[in-house]
Amino acid sequence: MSLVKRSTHGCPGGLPVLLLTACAVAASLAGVPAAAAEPSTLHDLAAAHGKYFGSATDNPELPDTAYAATLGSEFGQITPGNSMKWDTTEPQQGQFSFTKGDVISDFARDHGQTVRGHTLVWHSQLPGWVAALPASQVEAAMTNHITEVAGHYRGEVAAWDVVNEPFNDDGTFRASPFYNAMGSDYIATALRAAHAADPDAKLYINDYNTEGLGAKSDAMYDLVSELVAEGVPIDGVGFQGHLAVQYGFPGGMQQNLKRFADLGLDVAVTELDVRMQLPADAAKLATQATYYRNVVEACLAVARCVGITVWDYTDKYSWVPDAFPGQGAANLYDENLRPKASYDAVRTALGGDDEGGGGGEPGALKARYRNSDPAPADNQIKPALQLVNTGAAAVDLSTVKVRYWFTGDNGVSSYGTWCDWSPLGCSTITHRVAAMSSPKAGADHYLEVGFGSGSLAAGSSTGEIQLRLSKTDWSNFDETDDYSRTTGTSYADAPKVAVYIGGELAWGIEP
Ligand code: 9MR
Repeated sequence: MSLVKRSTHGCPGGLPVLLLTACAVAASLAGVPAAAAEPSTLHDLAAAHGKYFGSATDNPELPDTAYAATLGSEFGQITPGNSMKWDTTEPQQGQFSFTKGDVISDFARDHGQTVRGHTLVWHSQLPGWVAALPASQVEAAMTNHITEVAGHYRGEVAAWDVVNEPFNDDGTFRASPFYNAMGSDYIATALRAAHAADPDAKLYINDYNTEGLGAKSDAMYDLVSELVAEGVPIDGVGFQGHLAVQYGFPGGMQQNLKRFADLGLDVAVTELDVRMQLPADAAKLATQATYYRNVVEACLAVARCVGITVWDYTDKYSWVPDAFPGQGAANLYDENLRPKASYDAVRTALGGDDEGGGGGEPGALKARYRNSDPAPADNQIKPALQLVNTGAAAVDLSTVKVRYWFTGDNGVSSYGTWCDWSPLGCSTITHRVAAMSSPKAGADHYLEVGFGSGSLAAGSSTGEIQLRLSKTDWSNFDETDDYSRTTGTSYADAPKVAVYIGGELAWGIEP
């Protein structure tokens, strides 16, 4: 079975504005219905290179319909984040449960997506009964587990992470009930059992901190070289790709992938995310986008790199904040399911246009917004905005206006406005509040921001513009229903903040 699915999908149709994916937003901006534009998804773009672009998911997330819509449309491959692991599938010896895993594999089948099975043999998320077994019984228990689980999913799962995380970071074998009972032979035994249970599935060993050249990837290289030489059924090596901006990008990733591919194996990036110390800021998010792009470029440069899976696609459902307190913002979409700069970077690296922005037209601008106001019920509204020139030519900022819509709630309708900080200098920035002649849901006023002078070069950002407004009677707002506001505290593309160039709408959807 090929892991590359045929592309049949475009943008999901019929979603409310808030739930639109980047492609639909771009289509709306172009003034055509989203469904008619059929722009490429990340998977479509990867498939044009003979690769897949996938995402992990987990059962509790699927009832989130907006989440599921993008999961089902943008990605061509699914990995269950937890539901095919040992503690879920065989919590008591010999008692198997496939309910949760089946939900994920059914979702994938319904959406024309392939599945990477994850994972058969791992030291973690292992029920206590395995560790309690006498060493003499571990091999039989492991083989039975593999036979039952891989057997159940035969024909449904295109590839299995048969063995997960066999190494310590120094390249020595990790102690586990399996290693302790069988030494490193457990790996070949597991692969053979998986091959017997599902001869068509691609069988992988998967690990983290093996993306670049180093002691751990050398150990993996030595192991799989030996397995290949001995004729053990192994088809591929998975590189998880849990990266962090504060640790630098792994050195020699492309060269590393290539040396494994040269053994006659497939390679895949199986769990990509790029975390950062919170709060996120524009610089960290830009570094993150570079890391995502680097990974895509490394995979594209190696013919046997069959695809990339992100370890869920949105910050809303990331494992990172739980595992690394104080860190997060690791995914391609923010917590409001809006594509981030990293999404644009992946698209661009895959050869697509930048649909999070202005479609690459000369002089195209996009607005980015973050919520810098922790108090939605006090007497001030504090939007933080940036403009990014996504086009090929400089834009004369004196022709640009930005609108942020809100409701004035009760009280007077005269306003004070301030620019608190901007690297452009607040003296060049104009701001005022105007009332709308026909109020809309979430909007009866807007803050309009302009620029006295200046030019924004192609590819450049204005940097943060910190704005603030209040009513002259200092009465409170209820910001929670405001049209342009989101709760995201990291910068994200803001389709509900509009940008006008020379009076023409250049970005965003008006209320
Ligand atoms: O995403 C998984 C998270 O929900 C679990 O709590 C965690 C428990 O170990 O496992 C996460 O997935 C891991 C994957 O199975 C193996 N590589 C590391 C992943 C992140 O921890």
